[in-house]
Amino acid sequence: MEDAGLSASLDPVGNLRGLYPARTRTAPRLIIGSHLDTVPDAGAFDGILGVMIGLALIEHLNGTRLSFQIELVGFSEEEGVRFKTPFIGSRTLVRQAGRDLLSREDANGITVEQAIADFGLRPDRIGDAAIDSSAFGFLEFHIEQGPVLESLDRSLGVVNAIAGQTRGEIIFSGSANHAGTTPMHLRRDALAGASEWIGHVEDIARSTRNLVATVGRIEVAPGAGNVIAGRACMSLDIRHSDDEIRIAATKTLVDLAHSIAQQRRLCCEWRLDLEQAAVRLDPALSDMAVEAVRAAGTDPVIMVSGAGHDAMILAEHIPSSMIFLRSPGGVSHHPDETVKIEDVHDAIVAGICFLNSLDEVITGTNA
Ligand code: HGY
Ligand code: MN
Ligand code: MN
Repeated sequence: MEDAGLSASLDPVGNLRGLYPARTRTAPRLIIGSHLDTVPDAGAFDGILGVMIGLALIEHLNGTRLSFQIELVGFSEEEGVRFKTPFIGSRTLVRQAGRDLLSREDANGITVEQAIADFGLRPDRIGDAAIDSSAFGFLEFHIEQGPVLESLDRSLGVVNAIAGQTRGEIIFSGSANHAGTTPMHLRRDALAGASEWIGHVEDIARSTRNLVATVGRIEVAPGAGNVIAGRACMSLDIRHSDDEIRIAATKTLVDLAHSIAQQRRLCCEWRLDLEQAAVRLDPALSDMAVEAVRAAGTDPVIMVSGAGHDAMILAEHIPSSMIFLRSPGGVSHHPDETVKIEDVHDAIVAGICFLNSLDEVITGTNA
């Protein structure tokens, strides 16, 4: 960042922040960014590619000043893997990182606040990380993480909406017992109940248009082959671009878990970790992104994002837009995740066109 002429710093929650000055000190600010973290056994492009494309745009400017400042942000945490709630970095920028977030614990009982302090930063100064009123827009470049662009043989997409998501856990508690001596009709088998419920999760998602629902993690105790499982904790991730459909499907699945538990004499607990509404991205910035992609010589696909992004947090506070890059094989959150170098080229050219158009608009407005 410093080599590209940005003044770089780490903010109180570990977001990497670089500021590229404008022609005037009081100029408005465009934020460009994405996240630095990822998921276990991931690929090499989810998140970080958006930061590097932003850096490439600054390098291209090569000291040329625009009518607006650019702040390049590498968000410290977006995936929600460690603390089971996502968007810690971007929520801090829009003052959404309150006590409830800082007190969340990881699997070892370490809170977000303690983890930040252990990293050598100042969670007590979290307010300093917030953007101010000079921030007028956000642009995020990101891999699509799905099959749409490749299926249409297009390199870039412009996102008009991001699906809402609910994340939580269903916990079944029964009684552990001896696998050899406990007759089937006397069991309170938490894992058998879990497997019955997981089948329904898939059935309901398959039968509801555009709904996706995933059980990605299951923790079973005590976890021995010759012991009936006394406890099963399953993650649930549900997404849809229509919040009413997502909320209704979540209720159906939670009610189903309770009725399965009742039939099997299990206890059932639902723990909500995240309720994130679907967001529409800014039409004016998205139109500018469409024109910029066309100026880069390719026709964009206008599309909804099934994946969550930091843009959905910023979008509730400042006009936000996203440009997607094709995901070969439609693969992501996997080591085979990749991009085509010519698509990265198209994205950088589109980003340069986007900055030039914005510069004309703001210069014209200020004329
Ligand atoms: O899970 C997601 O939606 C994204 O990869 N954070
Ligand atoms: Mn991801
Ligand atoms: Mn991502």
